[in-house]
Amino acid sequence: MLKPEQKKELEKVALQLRYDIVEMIGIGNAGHLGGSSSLAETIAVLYFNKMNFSADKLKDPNRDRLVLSKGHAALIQYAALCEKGCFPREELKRVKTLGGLLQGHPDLSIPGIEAVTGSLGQGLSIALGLALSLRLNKSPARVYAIMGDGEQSEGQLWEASMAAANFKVDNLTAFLDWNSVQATGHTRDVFNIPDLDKKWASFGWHVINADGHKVDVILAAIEEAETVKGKPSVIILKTIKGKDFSFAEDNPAYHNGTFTDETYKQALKELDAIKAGL
Ligand SMILES: Cc1ncc(C[n+]2csc(CCOP(=O)(O)OP(=O)(O)O)c2C)c(N)n1
Repeated sequence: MLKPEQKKELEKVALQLRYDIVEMIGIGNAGHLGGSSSLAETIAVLYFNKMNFSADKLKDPNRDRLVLSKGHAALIQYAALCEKGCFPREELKRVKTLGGLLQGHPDLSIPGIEAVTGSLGQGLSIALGLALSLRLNKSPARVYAIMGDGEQSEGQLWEASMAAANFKVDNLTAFLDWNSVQATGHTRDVFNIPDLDKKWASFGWHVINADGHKVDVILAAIEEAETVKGKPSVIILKTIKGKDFSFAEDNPAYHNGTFTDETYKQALKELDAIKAGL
């Protein structure tokens, strides 16, 4: 349970992560604003409250692992790793440039990244492998995997889902970022998958529904998952794609949108307004 000041602190972290995303995209460049900002609160809770993770212990065998299966949202993970001190801040200005550390998708060359992702549907399999090996080693570490709702149409993901339930992998918690938009439109129009919660439950998972923009609710969901024995858990996060950027919210154009001078300034102005109220 979070104290009021801890809750505010995590909200401030989420805000800072959104500032970092804007900085990384910059003016005139395309970047995954939508699916990165929908995860800001979850990433803040994981890296800044829940996970056993720090920049000076990146090789600790008992560190918690996070696999961003929806790897195109790398900006939000880069933001957190930067704020945790895994690499210098100057790298944020060099995203997707030749010679820059941070490219379009997570890569093992980046301090703090645990898996190469970007080809959708594969991250849960990687997370499952990590969780099984940690269990064999009797490690207390937990593994977290973050998937998208568009990503749910990938078959490999459901193989991993069945395997995780079959092997009773309870040190694995998956998140489903249910922001209802994917690359080319609303998920219901592109590839509709109804009753996601029932599907995951029928695949043998413990399912938790949570508001993905409330840090205390997210933390409570993660803590509930920790108590579940003999099966993996999935937290279905109800989120808004492009959250906190009015022009981008629920707008497929900002899946991988470009900032103009105007929208860049507006993005910062809107974050400044939230900052003033915190
Ligand atoms: C195997 C594979 N097919 C297609 C793509 C192209 N692609 C990148 S993002 C995306 C949409 C993902 O939607 P969702 O999982 O809902 O992510 P979010 O909206 O949260 O960003 C697609 C189809 C890909 N990265 N990998």
